[in-house]
Amino acid sequence: MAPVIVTGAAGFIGSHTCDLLLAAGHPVVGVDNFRTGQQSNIAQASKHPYFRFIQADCCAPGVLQRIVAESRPSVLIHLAALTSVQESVRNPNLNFELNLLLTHLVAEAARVHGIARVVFASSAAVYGASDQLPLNEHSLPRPISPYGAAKLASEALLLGYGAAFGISIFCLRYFNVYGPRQDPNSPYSGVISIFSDKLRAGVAPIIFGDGEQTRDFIHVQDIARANVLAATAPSVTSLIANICTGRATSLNQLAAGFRTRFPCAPLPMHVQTKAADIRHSLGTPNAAEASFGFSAQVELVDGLATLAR
Ligand code: UD2
Repeated sequence: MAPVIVTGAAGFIGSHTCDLLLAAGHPVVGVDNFRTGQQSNIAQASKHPYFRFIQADCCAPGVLQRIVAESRPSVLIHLAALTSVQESVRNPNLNFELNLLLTHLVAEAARVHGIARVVFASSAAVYGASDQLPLNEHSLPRPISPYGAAKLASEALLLGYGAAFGISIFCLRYFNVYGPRQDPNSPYSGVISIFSDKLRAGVAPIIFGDGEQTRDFIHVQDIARANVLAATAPSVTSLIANICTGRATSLNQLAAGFRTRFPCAPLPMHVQTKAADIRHSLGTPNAAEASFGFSAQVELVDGLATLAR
């Protein structure tokens, strides 16, 4: 069986995706340069006989072409990226390199070596600060960060390649992902892992603004399942799909949810809103279900319980 290549294999989403692909019997070639990925994330996958790991920087000239030429994959799941909106604002050049130039290298590798399908980690950030909620795939994308812009441009680039060269392109717009292996120590980490880490240490979490901003939080197990379903769906038509739950949770509700798990922890502290922070983000999940049978299964209360204790 031809393997699936996963870029960003040692990352938060990549490592869960590798684990699930392997559990479903797919050989996997995982690639990561450990910029933000961790060796410990792939400890489980590395024991599997169908897993091959290549430590490499996919942005370096010829590297991805060489890996694809050697591995001859049927599908490439492209997850390697700069993953933070805030970091893209601080370092737009790095965002361009990792979130757009690298997509071009993936598209080229797919074209040259005849990869049948590319699954791309896009983001709800492409929608920007739209107030027309819930967001569906026909909502006008109007990114308000270099991150969102590069994700949108990457979608367009891949879809153009798909149409011209007969590659099936699945652009998955992940909403707010949380779960085990999200690095709480990074200043760019997601709010759930930051809250969880602080509360466990008995430190008050910080809420930017009044806490009434909302997000559509989705567990990483669901994201991994969406990736595997997208990689293996029989349809060859290219598509864009939200990967979300369709449920909005405010930060105040989130903090209240954590309170039942950490009743003695200090109450959250409110500080000034962050620049370029989106007020509300909520997706419609229907397209993913209709086109490749994905719907989120992990309830937030159960998802919070999967975080390290
Ligand atoms: C998330 C993703 C981003 C992109 C986007 C899609 C992360 C880290 N970023 O950005 O990659 O996919 O969704 O729209 O997952 N907050 C606090 N206290 C904290 C940390 C955050 O109040 O200690 C607030 C923050 O101001 C925001 C909300 O929590 O209102 C969510 O922040 P985030 O950084 O987890 O995610 P977001 O939506 O900016």
